Formats: sequence, C-alpha cells, structure tokens
Amino acid sequence: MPGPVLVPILGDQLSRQIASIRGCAKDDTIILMMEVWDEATYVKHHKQKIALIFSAMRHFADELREAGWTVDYVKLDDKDNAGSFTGELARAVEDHAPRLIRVVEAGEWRVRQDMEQWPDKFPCDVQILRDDRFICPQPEFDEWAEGRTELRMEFFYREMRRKTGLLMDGNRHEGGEWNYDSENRQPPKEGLAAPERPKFEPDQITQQVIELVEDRFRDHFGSLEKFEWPVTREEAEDAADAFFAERIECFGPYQDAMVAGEDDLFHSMLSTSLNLGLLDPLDLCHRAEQAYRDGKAPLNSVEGFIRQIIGWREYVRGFYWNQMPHLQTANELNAQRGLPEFYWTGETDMACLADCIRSTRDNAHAHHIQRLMVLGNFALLAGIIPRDVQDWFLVVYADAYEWVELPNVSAMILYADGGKLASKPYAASGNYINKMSNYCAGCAYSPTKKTGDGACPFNPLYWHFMHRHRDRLEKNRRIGRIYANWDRMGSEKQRDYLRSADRFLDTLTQARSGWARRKDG
Ligand code: FAD
Ligand code: DLZ
Ligand code: SF4
Repeated sequence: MPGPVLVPILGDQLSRQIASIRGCAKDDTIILMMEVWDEATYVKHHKQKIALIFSAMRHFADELREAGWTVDYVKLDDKDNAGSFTGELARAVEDHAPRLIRVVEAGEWRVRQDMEQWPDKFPCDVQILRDDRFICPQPEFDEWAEGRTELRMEFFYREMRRKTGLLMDGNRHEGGEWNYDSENRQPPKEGLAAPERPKFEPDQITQQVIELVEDRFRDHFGSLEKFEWPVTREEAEDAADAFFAERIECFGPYQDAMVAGEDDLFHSMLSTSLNLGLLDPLDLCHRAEQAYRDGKAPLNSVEGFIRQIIGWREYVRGFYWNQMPHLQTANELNAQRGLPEFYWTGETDMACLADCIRSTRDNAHAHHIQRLMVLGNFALLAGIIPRDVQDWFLVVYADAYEWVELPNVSAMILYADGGKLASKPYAASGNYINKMSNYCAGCAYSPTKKTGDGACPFNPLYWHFMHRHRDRLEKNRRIGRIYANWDRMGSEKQRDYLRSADRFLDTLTQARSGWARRKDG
C-alpha cells in the first residue's frame, strides 16, 4: 500500500492556494506544520513576531482541518519536538511513511540549504516546488539581471507593470508616467493624523501563544502588550478593506512623512499578512487599481502602492536570491563600528531615533521612511557593521524575513553592496528629517545648528560620512557634486564638522545586550 503525500507547510506559507497543497487530494495527503525551536531562536526575534507566526500557524491549521484536510501539527512545547524542520520531518516520515514529500521552496537561504538535503535524507521522493505567490520567478529575475552592473528597481518595475497589465492600457502606462513619486513627498501638515486602523484583539489561541512566548522567550526584545496583528486570512482581509476604504487616498502624498506618536499614518500595515501568505500580493494590487478606476483614490497613491508591491517587494526578493550568499557578508564601505546600545533601549536624546525605536519595541513595526531615513540613515552615517544592522532589523520587525530584510539593509540603507541596488547612498542630514517630520520640535538637538554643542548629530555625521568616502562617492553622478560645497567651506569649518562628528561618535556605547547574536555567531 503506497503511503500518503506529506506536505510540509512552513510558517510563512499560510495559504490554501500554495503550490504544494494545490492539486493534492484530501484523502491522500497529510499536511505537516511545525513550531520549531531552531526557527524561533536562530536570532532572538521580537516577541510579537514569534507570537504572530505561531498564532497564524495554529489558526491556519484549524482552517485546513475545517476544510477537511488532515494536519499533523507539532507545537513548540510538545514533549518530543525535534527542534528543527529536518528533525521533525524525519519524525513525520517515520510516523506516516509517505510516498512523496511535496514542499514549496523555503523563502530564506538558511532553510533552503537544509531543504536541498531532503532528497538525499529521506527514503521517498521529494518535490521542491517554486513559490508562485511571487510574480517574478527567479530565473526571470536572473535573466533580467544578467549582464547589468546596476540593478535598478525602476526598470524592473516597468517590466512587472507590462507583465501584470496593472495600470496599463495596452502598451500605454496610465497617466503618461511610470512613477508619480514626485507627488508623494509631502511633509506632514500640523496635526496630521490617519483614521484608526482595525486592531485585532487576541482570541484564545493568540492568548495561549502569548503566554508561551512570555514564558519561553522572556529574554527576547520587544513588548507583547499591544499585540494587534491580523492572524487569520479573514482578519487580514478586514485590514486590507479598511486600508482601501480609508487610507489609500492619502497613502501617496504622505508616504514619506513622519509624525511623533503616529505610528502607522497612511501606510497599509499589510506586510506581515503578505509575508505570512494570508494575503495575495497581486490581488491587493488589483484592488488598489480598482479603487483608482472607481475614482476612490488618486493615481499617485495607487501607483505608489502598486510599485511597493510589484516593484520593491518582487525586486528585493529577486535581488536576494541573485546576490546570495555574498550579500550577507558584503561590506564595501568597510564599516567597522558596533551597533550602539540605544538601538535596543531607545535611550537617546535624538527624538527621531527614540520615537522610531519606541514604535519598534511596542509594535514590532516602523514604517518605511522611519526604517530608511532615520534608523537606516544613522547606521549608514555612523558606519555600523552591516552584520550588526542586519541582525537588528531581522530581530525587531514582525514582517522580517531575510529575503526582504537583507537587501533593504545591506544594499538599500548601508550601500554595503557598493551600489548594485541603489544609485547613491541614502545619506541625509538633519535637514531632511526636520522637513519630513515633527520630531525636531521635541528634540534636545537643533536641526539648524551644524556643529558643536546642541547641533543635530546627523549634520556633522553627514559630512563625516561624505569625507570618509570621498574617493568612491565623488565619482557618483548623483551625489558627486556635493563635494564642491564641502570644498567651498574651507578647512576650519570642515575641521569643525569632523571634530563634532568624532566627538559624538565617541559618546556612543556599543550594544552589550547581545539580543541579536545569531546561533552561528
Ligand atoms: P506600506 O508602506 O503600506 O507598503 C505596502 C507594501 O509594499 C508593504 O506591505 C510591503 O509588502 C511592500 N514594500 C514596501 N516597501 C518595500 C521594500 N523596500 N521592500 C520590500 N517590500 C516593500 N519589509 C518587510 O516586509 N520585511 C522586512 O524585513 C523589511 N525590512 C526593511 C528594512 C529596511 C532597512 C527598510 C528600509 C525597509 C524594510 N522593509 C521590510 C520594507 C518596508 O519598510 C516595509 O515593508 C513596510 O514598512 C511595511 O509596512 P506597510 O505594510 O504598512 O507598508
Ligand atoms: C520566523 C519563524 C519562526 C519564528 N518560527 C517558525 C516555526 O517555528 N515554524 C515555521 O514553520 N516557521 C517559523 N518561522 C518562519 C520561518 O522562518 C520561515 O518559514 C522561513 O523563513 C522559510 O525560509
Ligand atoms: Fe533627529 Fe536631529 Fe531632528 Fe533631533 S534635531 S529629531 S536628532 S533630526
């Protein structure tokens, strides 16, 4: 009697449309889901991230059972939990004697390396299927990237627009421009606030998971007090409905704005659901396009939202697999400073950083411009070691998986890949943050003071960074002209900047808490 098909579903594959389940027969299939210690601790993930994944997994297992599937679900605290995907799979192969293991490729390098050993490890056939929740298959990305020295998202994105037909009218792109970013940089006006988004009260399953996390992951970063994430497809759809009804209109104009204490503004807050598999990226884009066609949202907002998904999200995933494993260790700017302790504690007089870190601790979330232009910009200017920054970003966000975190950190914010992804480093002085936020009004530092006591640290750090990397950046056609300003300042002013920056850098206490240390060191 041949055995059943065994379908392992990983924690970020929570969709009934996933390729490994599609085409299987309910009476001939066992779905395997595993809460494993290895995944929960390879870095010390934010407590909310672990609670979110376990809760969403448990809810998905119930959804599958209700739909008539057989699910073998292993909880973290089950007494014979083998602790790893491969260990649990070995146990399941013993228990179920499957004729076939059918699995969708893992999203991350670490897990895929293990997965590729499975055909040799197990006595049955193993099928590893492409993850077709992404629009651009990896061979297509690799072909696009072949022979290009610079991999610019904008050109990739146009290909994705043509491929999907989103905001296209035959060969014509809607409105005559591919990209409406120039309309999407409005500073926050006084009192800017977004409608409250739906918050999802923890049900019994989530409560149990929260207790488990409080107990077993006590020493992990972050607070569980405000756990409000959607944990089921239904809840995720409610979150998407609310975004399309109430916030997409202003999503574009205020995409780059930051307001102290307004943690979400007009952002969709859908990344956790997308990355878990609770929402389908293409479906969200079609809904955004419909909002535009129905006259409910302007083109700049809708195009901006669609570009984040079929542009950035698809692009960083392709970039990750195209550039791994080199991307993990790239450090083209030779950054050598350890991560400052305040990234973990939030204890800094810099109001912008303190607010972004508070939101990160309380919500396991910060929006894009906070990640890029505050937290990322500081790490770039201060020359923080890429591996330290990668670990921090991987730990602290509920939406963090290496395939999406690493390109954003290594290539987008730190320029550690030497410019394959970004045409110039996203370096900015306090002026940018002052323009795009209300942080500076409540800060101990002054954004208009350039050097010395009370000067915004971003100001001298900006010129320190530019000075350190002159050899490389002077040749850059987008940023090189800045050196004419530097030269015009004269040596005394330059010395002031460099001294102020050095003095500030000397005050930084390096992280001692080891929150992020990876198991592999
Ligand atoms: P919205 O602003 O509403 O955007 C809509 C969707 O577009 C997001 O849900 C996301 O799926 C996608 N998106 C937007 N920007 C990006 C981007 N740069 N890369 C990939 N997808 C994007 N996103 C993650 O999902 N996981 C991460 O670990 C992650 N790490 C990041 C690290 C840094 C340093 C930076 C600068 C960005 C990172 N991002 C990451 C991208 C982005 O910040 C988040 O996707 C976004 O803040 C999620 O909130 P939202 O759903 O409200 O996004
Ligand atoms: C992030 C994560 C965590 C914390 N725990 C688990 C887990 O116990 N079981 C599981 O299936 N998935 C988990 N995940 C998500 C996985 O890390 C994710 O599926 C991999 O990134 C795939 O490469
Ligand atoms: Fe941040 Fe500088 Fe503004 Fe303070 S003054 S909030 S450190 S940008």
